Amino acid sequence: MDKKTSEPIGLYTFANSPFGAKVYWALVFKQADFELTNVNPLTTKEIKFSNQSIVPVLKIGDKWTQDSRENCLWLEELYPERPFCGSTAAEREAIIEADQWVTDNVTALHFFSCIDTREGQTTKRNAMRMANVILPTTDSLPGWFKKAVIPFWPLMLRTAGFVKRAANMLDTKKDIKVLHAEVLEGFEERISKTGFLAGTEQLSFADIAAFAEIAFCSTHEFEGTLNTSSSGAISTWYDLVRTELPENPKPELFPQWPPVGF
Ligand SMILES: N[C@@H](CCC(=O)N[C@@H](CS)C(=O)NCC(=O)O)C(=O)O
Repeated sequence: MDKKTSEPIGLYTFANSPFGAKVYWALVFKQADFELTNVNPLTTKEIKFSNQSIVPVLKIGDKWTQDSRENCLWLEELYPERPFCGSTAAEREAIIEADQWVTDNVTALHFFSCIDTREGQTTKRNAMRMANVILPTTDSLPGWFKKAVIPFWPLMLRTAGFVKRAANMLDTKKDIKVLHAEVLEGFEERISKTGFLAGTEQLSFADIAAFAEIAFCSTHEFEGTLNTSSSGAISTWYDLVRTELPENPKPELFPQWPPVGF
């Protein structure tokens, strides 16, 4: 594919960030050459150039933006040949709405399933799965720290402001099974129209956002999250999205490759 930019492309993210995973798969979908840098969540020194501490950051040449949606819209400008933002203003609006729905439901469920204190052992296991992704892959975290922090990881996730804020997009008075059923129902309703989440005839970056989450949660066997095993409709949608991705995606994002079920 013709590349609209000859500038180097870098994606900076935490190895377990759902928003970073969205941009990762967006780059894969666009068949862009890029370098992935796993950011140290304590120091965020890898993104010092941005003077802020939130990931993902997409850097192209000297320019950068933080925000997974902005990153997808930026990639669309650079790689229009494989569109994922729709072909009309109304489609783009529907895609942005669907992407937000994924954040407020699929991603929120993922975060909630790592911190809900009523589901003690389940959410601790999920929290450890998050640790198992970020700790081994973040080279700039010292080995002694990785070992020392493991027992405290579930507590650290429970106290992280952005994790709580993300989870609270759901009605967290309800239990995870109820929320899973509601998110699943919403998902199936959305894909019932055209097979894709935004009701477009083609895959959009909202599908990429959900794919990133479902690939991640299924690979690492999270409990209570939306996974390929959640329903036949999700599994069919997942296979459909997979056929739109290049055959050999770069393996760097997941320490375990290929992801189970990919
Ligand atoms: N709306 C943002 C959300 C990004 C976000 O919440 N990133 C988390 C990691 S998953 C983060 O960097 N949190 C660190 C902090 O809030 O200080 C996006 O889509 O990029």
